Amino acid sequence: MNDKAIFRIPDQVPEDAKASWLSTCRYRGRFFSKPRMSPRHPIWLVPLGIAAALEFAFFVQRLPADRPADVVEELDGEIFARDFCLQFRYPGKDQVLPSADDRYGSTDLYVPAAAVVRLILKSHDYVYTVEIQEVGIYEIAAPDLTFELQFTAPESGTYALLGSQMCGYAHPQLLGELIVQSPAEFSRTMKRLSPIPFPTTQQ
Ligand SMILES: [Cu+2]
Repeated sequence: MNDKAIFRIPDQVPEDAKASWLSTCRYRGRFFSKPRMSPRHPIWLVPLGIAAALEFAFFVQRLPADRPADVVEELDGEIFARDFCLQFRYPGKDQVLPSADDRYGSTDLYVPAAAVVRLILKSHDYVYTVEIQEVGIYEIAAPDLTFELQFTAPESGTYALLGSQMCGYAHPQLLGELIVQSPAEFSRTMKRLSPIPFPTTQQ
C-alpha cells in the first residue's frame, strides 16, 4: 500500500470490496482527508426533489376544473308533452332557443348545477302535469296553452321528475329524473343528445 494514500483501506477487506470502495471515493480522495457521501447520491438532491414535488403539487392545484367559458348561469328550455312522453328541448351551445343547434332529449331532464332554469311547457295532445319535488315544481302542460316554470338547479345529483297524463295510469316514459350536472358534464351531455326532435309513439 502506498504511504502517500490519504486514507487507508484495511488489509483484511477483500480485494473486490477494495475496488468498489476505491471507485466510490476516488474523486474525493485527493482533496478530503476522509471519504464523504458517495458522489453518486449527493444529499443536496433531497431538498431539490422536495421543492420540485411541492411546485408540481401547486401547479396541479391551480389547474381549473371547469373553464369559465363552460359555466352556464341560465338555461332556457322547453318541455313538450306528446304521446304520453315528455320531450325536452335545450338551447344548445349558443344558449338561444329556438336556434339551429338546439338539442332534444326525453324522459330525463338535464340541467347545469346552480343555473336558473326556465322552461316553457306545451302539449301536443292531452293535459299533463310535471312535478319536481326537489325544487318545489308542480306545473301543467295543455294543448293550445303555454305555461312556464322556473327554478334554481340544486347541486349535482339525480332527483325525481314525475310526469302524469291525469288518467290514473302511470306511463313509464313520463316517470323520469332531473339530472343535475357540473357545467363540463352538462356540455358533454348536450353534445350527446339528438340535434333533431324525434316522434314518440310508445305508450
Ligand atoms: Cu294515460
